[in-house]
Amino acid sequence: MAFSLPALPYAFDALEPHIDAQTMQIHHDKHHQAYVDNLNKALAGSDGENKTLEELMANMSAYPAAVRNNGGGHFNHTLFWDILGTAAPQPTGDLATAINETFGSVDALKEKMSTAGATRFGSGWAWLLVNDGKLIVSSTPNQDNPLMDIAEVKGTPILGIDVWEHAYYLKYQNRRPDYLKEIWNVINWEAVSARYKAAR
Ligand code: MN3
Repeated sequence: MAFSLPALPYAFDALEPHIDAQTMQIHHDKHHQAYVDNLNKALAGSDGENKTLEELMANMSAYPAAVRNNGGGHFNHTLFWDILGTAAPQPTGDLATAINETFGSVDALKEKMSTAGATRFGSGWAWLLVNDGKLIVSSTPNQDNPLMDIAEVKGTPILGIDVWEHAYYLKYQNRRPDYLKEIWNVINWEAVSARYKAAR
């Protein structure tokens, strides 16, 4: 069973002006599609073809680099499209309580995640994850994520920020910190909450 590219759940220009339509179109239709295609190629004829994405992540040390890079790419971008949006601009309920208890405030969490993203050398991701019921901020290189058995900080990711240049370069060029400030305007906290509930 081959993996396939999920449709973007909103229009390419839905996140304007914070993330521009052209970036979204290339990011989804070209970059994410390539991760899906290359994952299917890398798994063809192997037992990995019958695994779920989550099963692949949990046993990633047993697979070649092409599965790690493209399987991670497929998982990470699927999560990324889901947690972006403008419908729920603030965390509420249990998630808001947990953020305040863990980090002091929502602003403090944003600051910590933005720093994690800004200080990740080269390409990678900043994460908010749940481990044993607790919220943790981390970052990973390339297309790694906290679900992988090879991750330094493991857990279930509930919010991920792509800090590859392809995520922001057309609009922000080299200004990754500006992108990391703006992206908080387009986080769909309802989707993050749903992932938090499922992960606890
Ligand atoms: Mn990307």
